Amino acid sequence: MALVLIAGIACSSDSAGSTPAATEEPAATAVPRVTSPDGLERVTQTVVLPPMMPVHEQVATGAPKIVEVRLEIEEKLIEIAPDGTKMWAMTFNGSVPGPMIVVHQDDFVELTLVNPATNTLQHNIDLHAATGALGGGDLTLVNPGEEVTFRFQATKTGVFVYHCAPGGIMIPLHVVSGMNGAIMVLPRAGLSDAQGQPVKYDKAYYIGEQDFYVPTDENGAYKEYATVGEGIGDTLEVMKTLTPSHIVFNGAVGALTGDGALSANVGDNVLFIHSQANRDTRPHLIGGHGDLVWERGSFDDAPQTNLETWFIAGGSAGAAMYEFKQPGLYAYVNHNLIEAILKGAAAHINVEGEWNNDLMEQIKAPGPIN
Ligand SMILES: [Cu+2]
Repeated sequence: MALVLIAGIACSSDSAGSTPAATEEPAATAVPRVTSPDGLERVTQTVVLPPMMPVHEQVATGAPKIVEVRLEIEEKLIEIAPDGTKMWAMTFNGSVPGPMIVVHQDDFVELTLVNPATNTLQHNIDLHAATGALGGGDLTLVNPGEEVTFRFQATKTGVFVYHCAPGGIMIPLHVVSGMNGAIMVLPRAGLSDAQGQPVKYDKAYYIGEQDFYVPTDENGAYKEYATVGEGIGDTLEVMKTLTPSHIVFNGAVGALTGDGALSANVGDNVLFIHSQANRDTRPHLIGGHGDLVWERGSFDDAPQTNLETWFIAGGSAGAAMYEFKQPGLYAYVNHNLIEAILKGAAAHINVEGEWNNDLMEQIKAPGPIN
């Protein structure tokens, strides 16, 4: 029997043969994985308003858990720009994006979706982290006045979008009305850097980018509607142009600037999770970098390092980690700068700490040309 060495693993060239080297499992996967929720500890995750993250541990302790999450749907008129432009949003828990859910691989998510009688439309939830039944969409369609509970196991690590998908034209309409959010499924041992060494974040923020399609009247002014249903026809016409009227972070132009700006200290390792449920985007931290970037979202893949700008495909989420080295006001933008500055996709981060003149210094202040 001939033995050949492929990528450092001894394999038998005899397909019928079964040598110990060919059948031995690597140590990491030799640990039995939990595949049933029976007997597992139950915990409740209290979701919070983005860009904040729910309380969570980075490295899982103990066995997988059943994580109970409750999301309440709210159809509401929201202000999406400082000029007072309002639109009917469809939301998970009242915010655009909906709250971040954080679990570990192999945990079971037991999600209760509530559609209060004060709403007017059918809704559901499709989680890209879930397997089967349209990501749960088939099992969660609820009318106003109903609630539903379903459970899925988080088998894949990474950051994933979730969104409403109630069928037909309602799918894109609900998504661009703000009905999307994200879930982070951490490896049980936490995150690893490009060399496979453990890495932790000091802070994490969830930035949900949203394209809105607000109709205008004959004078070009944004129209406001009395009910969520009244604007659907006009909104669909704007959607067909594929030209958003607004592209924003966390529900409104300026939501993450001024009083809503994020904060960090020099030396903080900050994880930015960025989702876009409908449209491609390209986050960039002006004056900083993506030290470690899980651009396509999977934590099973080694992160890319030292990126200037990273790409988030429409219908996905990605994560980037950066250790701030200088104080100041940083802008975190969609680096289609028209989308950032003219449409709204920009955030600020106030970073406090000591300035390092070795990293950057103004040698000569602006003055007359010699
Ligand atoms: Cu919906």
